[in-house]
Amino acid sequence: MSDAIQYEKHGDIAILAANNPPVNALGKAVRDGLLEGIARAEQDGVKAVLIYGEGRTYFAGADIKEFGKTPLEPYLPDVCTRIESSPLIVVSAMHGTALGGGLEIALGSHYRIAVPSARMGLPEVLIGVMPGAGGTQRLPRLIGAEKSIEVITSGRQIGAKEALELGIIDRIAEGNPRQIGLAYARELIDQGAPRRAVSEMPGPEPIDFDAAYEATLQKGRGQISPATAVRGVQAAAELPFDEGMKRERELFTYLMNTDQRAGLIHAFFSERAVGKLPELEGVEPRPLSAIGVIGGGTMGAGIATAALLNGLSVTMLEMSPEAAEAAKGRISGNLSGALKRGKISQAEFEEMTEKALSLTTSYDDLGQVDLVIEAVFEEMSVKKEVFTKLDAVCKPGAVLATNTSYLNVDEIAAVTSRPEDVIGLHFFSPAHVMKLLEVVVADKTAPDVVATGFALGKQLKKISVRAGVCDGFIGNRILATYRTAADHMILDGATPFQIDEALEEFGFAMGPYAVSDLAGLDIGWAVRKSKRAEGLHPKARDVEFADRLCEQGHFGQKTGKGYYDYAAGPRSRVPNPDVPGLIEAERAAKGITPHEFTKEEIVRRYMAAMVNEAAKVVGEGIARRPLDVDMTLLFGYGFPRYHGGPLKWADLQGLPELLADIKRYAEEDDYFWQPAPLLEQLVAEGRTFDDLNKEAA
Ligand code: T1G
Repeated sequence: MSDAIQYEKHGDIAILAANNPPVNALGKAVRDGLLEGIARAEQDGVKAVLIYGEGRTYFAGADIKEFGKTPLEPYLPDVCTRIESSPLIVVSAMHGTALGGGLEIALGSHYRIAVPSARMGLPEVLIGVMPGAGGTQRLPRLIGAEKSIEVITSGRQIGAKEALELGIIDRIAEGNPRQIGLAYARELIDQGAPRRAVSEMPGPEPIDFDAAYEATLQKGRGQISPATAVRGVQAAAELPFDEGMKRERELFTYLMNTDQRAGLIHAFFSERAVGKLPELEGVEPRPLSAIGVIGGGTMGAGIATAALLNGLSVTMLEMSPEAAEAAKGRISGNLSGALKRGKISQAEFEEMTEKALSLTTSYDDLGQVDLVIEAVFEEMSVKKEVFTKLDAVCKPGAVLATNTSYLNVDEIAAVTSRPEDVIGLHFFSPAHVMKLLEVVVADKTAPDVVATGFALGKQLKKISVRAGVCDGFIGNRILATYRTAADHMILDGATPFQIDEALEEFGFAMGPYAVSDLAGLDIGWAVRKSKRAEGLHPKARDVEFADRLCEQGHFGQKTGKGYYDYAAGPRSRVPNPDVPGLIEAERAAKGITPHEFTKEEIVRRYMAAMVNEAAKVVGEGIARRPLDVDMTLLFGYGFPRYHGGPLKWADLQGLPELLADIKRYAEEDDYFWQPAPLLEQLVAEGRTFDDLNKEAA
């Protein structure tokens, strides 16, 4: 008997207890144990079988670590069917998160009970597949096609109460799963309750599955697993159970072999691995309960909001009482959003705004905070003034953090007597919403200060990525490069609207020019002007059409017009008819003969620039691993999750072909297109970015 499932005979009830920490994933040993346990129970002359999970949860799904490898028998759908076909009464008692194959095991049981805190669901589409152990055939027999499609295509977790209302489970009871499961099995035996095989129930009433498929495909923005799952539910309505299971298996196997599944699994494991750095092993973070925030503008108020929402007290320092009150207004506005959405109660809202938050205009009030984050004007002299004051007033051991998005953290640290306590914590706006946090480690930053940065990120429920010091750290440095590639394509013949459309079909929620309109064209304008003032490289291609827009006062959404016209509202953008003329004038002035770009070429070039710069960022050690870049782009820049990130995408495309593209582009412009040494090395060695991730694990 596999020890992943512990067997126990308890009177006339056999107990199969899963013991496969951390989440009782349904690996081979668990599947073997379930089959052995059911067979043994049937020989033991018992009347019922109880299945539950020891530890933190009932089965949390198939073992994702087995994905992409040769499937090992017994296959999960066969285990579910074997459980269901038992002549004994089979009861599943759930707690924790009964997800995917876990819920499918429960659906293959005859009765289902859960503790009140239990959550369940079929999240397979979130990792690029779909329920593949009967979920698309059994769930609709319990709750109908329409509700099943919503549950399966959203992949959301359902609380026990809703599950009971929907008819997924039969009972909720207080206690631990073993207790409530045994009591329920006893009751069923005493009542002479029959076996109740879901597969023997009638299939769901048909709905307009083509309409559901199209709507789901549209919503998936290029991700195909949710829409494919709709066809699984359709089979439950149109085919006998066994045929439906075969159809589900076909669809599941098809999805299992897609790049999107590889991308989403990569994202799943990488978002957990990115915070695990060898250099932090065994390093204790410093205490974190009270923080100071300097500057209550959008960023500072967002950071303060995130801290308050996650149990920290905040001292907000502003230049004047009026500015401090205005900052409090922004914070309260942010928190009222959480209140409206039911994320916090009225009492919690008041506790945060009236007690946990304090305002000040005096640096002396920062003397006892554990960590200070400055979010003042992005000007080095201002940052240095702030850090000089912090150095004078903050207690020994306080962490001094800057939220700068590109200034040199080493230079800032150098004005203090404690550079080892200085770190960059680069939040993304809005800071209480965006998940990415770049933890920027300066030359002298102490390891426990880095650990404290990651601990803060964890407390704020961020995805924290370690970044080295360079212009733009990881994300903004790569962004600058692929944005420039887009501008060059416009000079050479593409339009902003074609580029946005191509990248939105690739999976971005918004193309780069729509994003620029959202962020404000004046930001890029200021950067271009400062770079021109510093002096551009003679071979650098300067781009001016956006300057013409800004000179006319068109900064994008905030002025109602930029690349697009927003007269009809931000969501109904219309291409600005003046833009093509500005571009044609620049081409003429530069003597450029434009040519057509296909959507494929636009995506290929845009991604080649992104991958090439990302390879430089990894090669220079600014990012520790390729997965760190992938997580940065996923959580800070809207990169489509089902591609896994730019470097996962590159691996899936094939690095040799990408390098060949870059070398071909370099024939036109060998300044912008300089192949990354790391990319050349990996191609020469026949390795991938994933190989580097594995080596760093
Ligand atoms: N397989 C393998 N490892 C898993 C796993 C899984 N299903 N789920 C979690 N882990 C690991 C995770 O990598 C981490 O490892 C540790 O467990 C703790 O996870 C046929 C085919 C269950 C809600 O999609 O949503 O069933 O980093 O940090 O925040 O239809 O994990 O410690 O080494 O996330 O408390 C369907 C995925 C699979 C559930 C717990 N199931 N997991 O969250 O802890 S497909 C899922 C989760 C399927 C069938 C199909 C969450 C969680 P390490 P954690 P957590």
